[in-house]
Amino acid sequence: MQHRWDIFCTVIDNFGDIGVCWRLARQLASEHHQTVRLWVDDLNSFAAIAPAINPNISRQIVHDIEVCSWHKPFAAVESAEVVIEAFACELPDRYVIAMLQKNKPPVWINLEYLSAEPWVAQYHAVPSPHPRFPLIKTCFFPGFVAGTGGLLREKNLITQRQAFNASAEWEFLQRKDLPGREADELRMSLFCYDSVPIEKLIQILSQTKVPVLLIVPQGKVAEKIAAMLNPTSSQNNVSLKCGYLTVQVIPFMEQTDYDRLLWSCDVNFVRGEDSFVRAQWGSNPFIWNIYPQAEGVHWKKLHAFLDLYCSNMTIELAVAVREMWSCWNGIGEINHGVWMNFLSARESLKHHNDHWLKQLLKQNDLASSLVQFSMNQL
Ligand code: TRH
Repeated sequence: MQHRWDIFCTVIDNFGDIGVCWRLARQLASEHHQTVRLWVDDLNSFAAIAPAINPNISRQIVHDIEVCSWHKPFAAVESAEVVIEAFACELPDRYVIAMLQKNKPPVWINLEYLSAEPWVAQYHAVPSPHPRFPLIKTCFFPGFVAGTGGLLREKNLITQRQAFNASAEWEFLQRKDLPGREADELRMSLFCYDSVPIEKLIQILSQTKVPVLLIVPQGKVAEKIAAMLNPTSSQNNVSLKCGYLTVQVIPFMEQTDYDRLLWSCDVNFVRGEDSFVRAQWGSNPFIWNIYPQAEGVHWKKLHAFLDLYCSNMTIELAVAVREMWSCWNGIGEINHGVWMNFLSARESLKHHNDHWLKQLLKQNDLASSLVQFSMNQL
């Protein structure tokens, strides 16, 4: 059944919040035929991952989704039947009043951040009545295991991934002005926060006798690397060389192309929430840089995921992954040995990731879970 959905998104920093909301909005519209309005407070960040967005227009229709700039004072609008408050961004008071004016209270969902911590399944989809109004808000937790809301995954994603053969890769690399594959080259993408030990990694890669092409989307980390390797270079579309390492800085890609980049690289450094999940659908070896939080809250999340992800690995493989990921996130110091252990485990890791993917595919995807939940309430 078709219903109207409002998704509210505040961009705290970076691209993950809008990345998730945009992906969800598109899936709800194209796969579940829902009418979706997306409220975003920062259209400039949005445009970086979705070039079809014009940051100067306050209301536009893109891919069948009504994209509205969320600013103060909030417009007088009718509430939708399903309201998603992404990542506990607070709804405008005026909109809450509009929700109260509906004959039937809307389904109000707070979509939470992704975590592999064991308590998530316990708190997923637990309703909590509003303290003052006759409204109920439900916290919806994405997750990796049964009993959670699942992960965002488009219906044809895995089929597209499987169809991404050498000629599709070649077409992609050409279109993106990326160099074709060299024999024996290790190709990696690097998307991370600037708190990682980047100088050390660059030093290791340039000295290790494996030719590496490191593809780095523009941003603070690319600037840091460019300053290290060539202080006079400008940031975008540069190719920098140092020993065995070539670094290619590239402009930000559209989300669907970023998937292709992950599929075409032998190893992917990913971060935050959405790129981390996309790397898992891509199933090539990946290294996660978790979003750093106050008081080290993120360590627990990192270890919770590692516990789950490494549970069926051999001890050697688990050690290689845990060591590399820990050093990359600032626990311990990365060195040549840690990197080589990870690199040597590449084939086993690919095999492991195929199993991990199969396990994840047993779950409903997040958009379908949200639709199912909402339809049961309406
Ligand atoms: O940008 P991020 O660091 O976002 C983070 C996390 O979501 C974190 O949980 C949140 O608390 C914080 O923001 C506020 O990393 P993430 O989640 O991987 O989001 C990046 C998005 O950008 C993702 O949708 C993929 C997309 N992307 C592109 O579309 N093109 C690109 O070239 C690249 C590198 C990324």
